[in-house]
Amino acid sequence: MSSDAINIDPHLLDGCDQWAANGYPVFLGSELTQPDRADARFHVLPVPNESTVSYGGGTAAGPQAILAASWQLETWDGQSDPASLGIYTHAPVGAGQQGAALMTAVAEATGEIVNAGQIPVILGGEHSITAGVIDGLSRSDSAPFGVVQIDAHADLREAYEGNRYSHASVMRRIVEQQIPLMQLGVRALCQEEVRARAEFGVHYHDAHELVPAGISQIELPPDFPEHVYLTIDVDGLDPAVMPATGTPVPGGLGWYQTLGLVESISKQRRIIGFDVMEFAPIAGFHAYSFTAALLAYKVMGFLQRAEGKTSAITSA
Ligand SMILES: [Mn+2]
Repeated sequence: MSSDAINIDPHLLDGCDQWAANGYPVFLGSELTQPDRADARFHVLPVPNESTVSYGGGTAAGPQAILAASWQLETWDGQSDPASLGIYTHAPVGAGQQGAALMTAVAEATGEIVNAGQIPVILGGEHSITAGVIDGLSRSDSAPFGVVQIDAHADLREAYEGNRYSHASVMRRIVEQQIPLMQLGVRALCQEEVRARAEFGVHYHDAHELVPAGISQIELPPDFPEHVYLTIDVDGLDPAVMPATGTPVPGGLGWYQTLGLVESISKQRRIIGFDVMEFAPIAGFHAYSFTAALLAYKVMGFLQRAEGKTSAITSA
């Protein structure tokens, strides 16, 4: 065990004995041996970075806490066994970096994974990191693609506190590149972001539409790209389920509702990768770390089951 393991309750790493790097256990290492890189369908990439955090902090500890909690998962997710496809856990990237250097590091790591025909699973870290992921995907064999975002916030500001790399601007950087965007569960946005939605043709089903009506399936527009990257800000879930995040907002998505929405996307398009961002563990509340780990694993399961049905699709 290791000297880097300073961010989370150290006892959460007790019993972990397989490490992707110092302090970073391999995903589901209680059940799996780290496979050869080339043999794994899922590539977990921890990005413990929080360079522009605006309210509550702590997301730099997110990936480590999720990896530790993943040791409590069952490999059978209730419907299938995504671990059987192989899960490789990378050493963390981007710790302590900022701005363009951070984006480049994340883009390169993501690009390597997708160009090998594998699925990146990015664990954050703050949401600004997703811009680097998108850069990597844009230059990869998987382009063109659209983005589906689960989030309490629109993240469409031109800049936030003067920073264009802010987590509050991450989706603006994406739509500026003409990448189609569908937002799910948003319930906090400013007028600038309402205008940006119109200007860039952003698709959305906001929380006030989805949550009171219990809607857990949506349809993507017919012209939405065949390849989809899924970005999950954990604050898209209701704080009753997931309070361990920097900027929680009431009225969010339920657990089964979130899973249902992801499943409905996975049945309509090919999900080429996904992230789970903005998780900020709360000391002593390991339920939330487990929730984030289970969410990541459940999404792997949806991808596994969808791939069984759409294996004829190779590229757009
Ligand atoms: Mn958010």
